Amino acid sequence: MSELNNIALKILSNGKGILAADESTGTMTKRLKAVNVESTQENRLLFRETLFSSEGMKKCIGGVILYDETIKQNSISKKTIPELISSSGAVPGIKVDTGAKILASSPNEKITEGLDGLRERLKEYYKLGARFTKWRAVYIISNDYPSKLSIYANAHALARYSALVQENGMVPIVEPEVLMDGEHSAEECFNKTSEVIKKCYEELIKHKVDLKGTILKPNMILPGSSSKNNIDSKKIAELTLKCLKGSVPSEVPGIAFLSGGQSEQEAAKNLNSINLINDTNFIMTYSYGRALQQSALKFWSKDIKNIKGTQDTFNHRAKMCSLASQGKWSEDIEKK
Ligand code: 5MM
Repeated sequence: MSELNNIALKILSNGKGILAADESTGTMTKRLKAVNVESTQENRLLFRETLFSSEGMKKCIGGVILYDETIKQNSISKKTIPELISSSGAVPGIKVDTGAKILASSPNEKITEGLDGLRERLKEYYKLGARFTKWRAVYIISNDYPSKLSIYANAHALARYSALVQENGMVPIVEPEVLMDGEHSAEECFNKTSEVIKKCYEELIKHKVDLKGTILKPNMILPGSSSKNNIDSKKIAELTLKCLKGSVPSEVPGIAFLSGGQSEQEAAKNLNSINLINDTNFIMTYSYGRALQQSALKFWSKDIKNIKGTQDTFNHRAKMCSLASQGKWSEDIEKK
């Protein structure tokens, strides 16, 4: 079991974090369409491979979450994608849920599926080189939501998933994402996120998951994206730390936040504020999708052959996130 703890620490330590490049084909198509690039298998691979072979990968990325399509592809240099990632010193990971579907009996909410046949798929992913995995549950906030049913059902699925992943020698990332959409206040986000995370650990413990061999991927505590009550970064950091201290067992080695729709700069600034006042033993780092890739994708879309320019753009973002994970980010450095 200490081997799983070592994998988790390798992914999260030394100012490193996770690149979430696990967009399903549907989501990746949306992202590419938004920048007027055709979503072909070649283009999806080219963009991802450009990031995976950058300098920023070596210095700032401890793990990459892949999607089923990507983990089975080969790079231009003929290495498999997991080999390419490992050669930069990062750990290859894989998204293993099959998506969030309507929750029966509460049709406004979602339950994440993918448990059927999971044991067999995990064995295949292990052979392909994956050493950690991801499963994302999503929750909405409003007066009635998330319901007790969705909180329980998703926690149960996350626990069954985590136990199976550890059985197969990999580290599960537990991702309960309380979405930013809505007019709710940061206090409401705090209350609902705390309830969601506590239930996740109640179920993980029931399913005998070794918490030392897991990583938590939560949202930060923010006001809803349509809320008029903005709060500053320091307050976001205080609420986020208070929530995690009250709901995450101390055995968990590290926490890698999702960006959840924050801009690249907000995601760096807020992570930095968290690390400036982090008085826990948890490593607090990033597992960003959009907040690591957005500007690189924009740059690349204008000239998909400009590998160096795309990598430079990504290297800067990765460096900003890495500095933020150590409380060393600043607006001045950001502008350089
Ligand atoms: C990379 O985006 C993932 C989306 O997966 P689907 O295509 O299945 O919707 C997502 O799970 C992502 O890993 C996390 O939400 C973190 O990404 P952001 O952009 O929120 O940092």
